[in-house]
Amino acid sequence: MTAEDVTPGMPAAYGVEAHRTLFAEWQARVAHELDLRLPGPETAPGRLHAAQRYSVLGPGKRVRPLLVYATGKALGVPENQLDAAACAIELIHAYSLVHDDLPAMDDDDLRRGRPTCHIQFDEATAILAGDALQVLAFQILARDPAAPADPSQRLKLIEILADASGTAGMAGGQALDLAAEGRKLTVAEVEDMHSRKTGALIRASVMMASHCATIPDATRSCLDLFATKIGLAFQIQDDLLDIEGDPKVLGKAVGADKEHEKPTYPATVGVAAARARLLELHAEALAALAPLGGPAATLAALSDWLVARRS
Ligand code: GRG
Repeated sequence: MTAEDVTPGMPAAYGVEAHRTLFAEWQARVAHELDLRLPGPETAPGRLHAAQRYSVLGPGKRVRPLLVYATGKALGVPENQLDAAACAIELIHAYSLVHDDLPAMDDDDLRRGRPTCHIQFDEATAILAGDALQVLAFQILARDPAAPADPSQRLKLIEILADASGTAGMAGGQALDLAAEGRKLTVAEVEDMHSRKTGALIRASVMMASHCATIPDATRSCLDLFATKIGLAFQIQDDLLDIEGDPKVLGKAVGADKEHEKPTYPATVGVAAARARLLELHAEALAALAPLGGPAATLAALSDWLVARRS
């Protein structure tokens, strides 16, 4: 994370400063944990393993693992008890990007400043790499020594991640997104699509970490509300960046949503109203966190970054 990563002058940007070092440590931590768990290119099928590693270990922001660690910090969970959840959620995210970039979906050539997986390798390898990354996420939750020792906690993490990835979550949201191209949606329909496509994994990051702790239901409900709001805000910022972002900072082309005639949030309500909704959701997310007090300061700072980010 660099100073370039936040929108200058945006009030929300300032909470990030004090936490930059910690966020960078967590980004490095999850990259290391992922590296340990991904199969090596020297093991057959080497090309598939190379494609998996290329897609996961590239320069991503690691937003979802950061949410896992920051939620764990708010609840007093040691980092080593969060590594399995952090890796699993990032693997699902990486798989979704590989498949989303395929010609049959968004047909993108550039991701994280590098050729997309199917360009670097080939389409069949990219499909298989995505499939294998998805499976690896659940293998980690099922049997990794760093996953919770209590089988019922482990099962809960698997359930949360499966629900967030399936038709009620990301895959369903992606289907709605593809079907919506060239159509006009209501604001409620756009919010539903965004909440599933992107919000579901953001929420799962927070909820998985919450199930690595034993906490009152009321605390978990506050986190659930926080995560739901910040997940939708994250996607609205993504929509805005596709209009106003700098391709050099983003590491991908802008304007793709317009080109695909996607009914994004700004396309539906206008840029100014989209920005207002983003700030409203951010304020609501912070209000939901308030009952957790000081220990949630890092999580609050992270949400500042998610709405002020430029990449
Ligand atoms: C293929 C089942 C399936 C789902 C794809 C996630 C997704 C659904 C599509 C990605 C398209 C997209 C750009 C969505 C906007 C929000 C989003 C997920 C942005 C990328 O996430 P970041 O910003 O990426 O966390 P990095 O590269 O930093 O990890």
